[in-house]
Amino acid sequence: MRTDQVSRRSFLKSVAGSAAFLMSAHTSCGSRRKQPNILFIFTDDHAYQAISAYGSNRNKTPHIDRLANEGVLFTNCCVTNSICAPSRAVIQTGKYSHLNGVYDNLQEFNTAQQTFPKLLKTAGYETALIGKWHLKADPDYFDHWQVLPGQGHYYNPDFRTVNGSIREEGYVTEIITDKALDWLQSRDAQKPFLLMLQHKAPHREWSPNLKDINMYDDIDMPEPATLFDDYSGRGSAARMQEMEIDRHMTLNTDLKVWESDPNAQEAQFRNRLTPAQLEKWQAGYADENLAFRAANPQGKDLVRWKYQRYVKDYLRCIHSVDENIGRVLDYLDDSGLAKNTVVIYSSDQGFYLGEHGWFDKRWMYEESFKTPLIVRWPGVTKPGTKNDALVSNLDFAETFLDIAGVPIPADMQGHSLAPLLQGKKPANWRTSVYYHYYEYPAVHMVNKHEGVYDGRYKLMHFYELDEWELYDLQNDPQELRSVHDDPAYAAEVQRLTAEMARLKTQYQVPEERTYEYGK
Ligand code: SGN
Ligand code: CA
Repeated sequence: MRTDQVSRRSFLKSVAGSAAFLMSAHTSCGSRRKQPNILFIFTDDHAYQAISAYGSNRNKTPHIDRLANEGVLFTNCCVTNSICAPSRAVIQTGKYSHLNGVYDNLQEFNTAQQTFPKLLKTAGYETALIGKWHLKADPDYFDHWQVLPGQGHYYNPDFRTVNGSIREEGYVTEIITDKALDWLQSRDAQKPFLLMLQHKAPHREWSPNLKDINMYDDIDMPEPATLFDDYSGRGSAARMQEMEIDRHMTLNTDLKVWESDPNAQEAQFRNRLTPAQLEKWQAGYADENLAFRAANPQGKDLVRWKYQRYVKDYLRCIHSVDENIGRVLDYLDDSGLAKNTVVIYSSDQGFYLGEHGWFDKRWMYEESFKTPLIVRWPGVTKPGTKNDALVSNLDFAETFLDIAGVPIPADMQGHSLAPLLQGKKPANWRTSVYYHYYEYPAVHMVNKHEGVYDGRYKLMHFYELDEWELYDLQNDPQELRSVHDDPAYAAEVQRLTAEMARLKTQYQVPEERTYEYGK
C-alpha cells in the first residue's frame, strides 16, 4: 500500500473516531448548558511525587488536594515529549511535535496555526494567558496576555506585555496569581472565560518565596530508594545523561552555597533583589551553609546533603504554588464563579526528585513521562474519584473545546476527556500511547528516543544508539531492569513493536528522521 493511502485511511479513521467522541460527548455535556469557564492552572516541572493527593511522602499540598477531593485525579496522564516548550505546543494544538513544529525548547511556535484558545475565542470566550509561556512568539491570539520572557525570574520578575516589558517587585508565583485575580475581576463578565494561569515554579534553580526559605529546615526529607542507582539494568543512554545530583547539580547556582567566591552567587541576584530581599535570602541559607563547609561531606554524604538542599528548595516552591492555588480557589468561591468553572491542574511534565539519582525530566521513564492531572468540574466530576485511563496532554485541547460545546477539529490528535470526567469510559478508549523525545545533543544529554506504553509494558527505542529497552512495570515499577532481551518477553516485544508502528501511522509520524537540534 502506498504511504498516501495509509495516511488517507488513518486520516479518515481519525475523523470518524473524533466524530464518535464528539457525538457521545456532546449529547451529554452538550451546547444547551451555559458554557462553563475554564481555569487551567499549570506549573513547570511539578513532579506528581510532590503532591499529597498523589501520595507524596515528602510534602503536603492541601489546596491541590482539595481539587482532587472535589474532582477527578488521573493516575496515568502521559506526556508526548517530556520537555517544556514542546509540551506547551502540544497543549495549544492537540497535535504531536512533528505536526505543531515545536520539537525542542529552541524552536518558535508558529502562532498562525490552529489552537484551542483561538477556537474558544471564536465561540465567544474571553481568553487570557498569564505567566510562563516559553513559546517565543507573542501569544497575541489571546484577548489578554502577560508572560515571562523565556524562563522568567523568581524574584522581581519581568513580564512581556502588549505595551512592552514591565518589572514587578516580589515573588513570581504570587505575582502571577495577583495578575490572574486582577484579570478575573476586570474581564467582561458577560462572557465565559478561559484563563491559562501558568507558573514558572518549581523550575530549576528552585528559588523559594523568601518567607518560606527556612521551611523544612528542621526535618530530613525521605530519600528515594533509587538515589544511588548505578543504571546497571538499562541501556547506555541512562549512563550517558548529565542530570545527576552527584555529578551535574552545582553547589553554587543550584544549591545556593557560595563557596569559594562569596560574591559569585550573590552577583546574579544583586541586580534583581532589593537590599532587603538580598539580606533575607543570604540569611536564609547562611547557617546551613556554614555547617556544610565545616562538615565538608564527601561521596555519598555529599549527594545526601545536595539532595536535601535541592528537594527542600523544590518543595518550598511547591508550597507557594499550593498556597496561591488556594487564593484562586477562594476567589472562585467568594465571587460565585466556582460553580460554573472547570478547574484543571497540571504540569508541563513530571520531574525527578532524586529518583535514579536525577533531577530534570526528558525520559520516557515514569517520573518524567507521567504528569499530574486533576480536574474539578462542578456538577459533573464525582468528588474524590481516581481515574487510571491512559490519557495525555494531547487530549487537553480537545477536552477544553468539548467542555465548551465547541466542535473538535478532525486534525486534532487526542480525545476529549469529557466522557471520563462524567464517569464513563468509552469502550474504544485508547489502550496505548506513543512517546517521542528529540532534544539531543543538548543540556542534560538525554538521547533521542521513542516508545509505546500500554499501562503495563513500556517499550523504548534509543534509535541513534540503536538500543531497545522494555520494562514490565507490574514486576519492576522502578524500571531498573530492561527485559527486552529476555526470551520470556519476546511476545511482548513483538506485540509492542507492531503497536508502535501502528501508532506512528495513526499519528502521521514521518518515516524519515530529519530533526536536528539547533537546525
Ligand atoms: C534550563 C535549565 C535546565 C532545563 C532546561 C529546560 N538549566 O536550561 O536544567 O532542563 O532549562 O527546562 S538552568 O541552569 O538554566 O536552570 S524547561 O522546563 O524549560 O524545559
Ligand atoms: Ca518544564
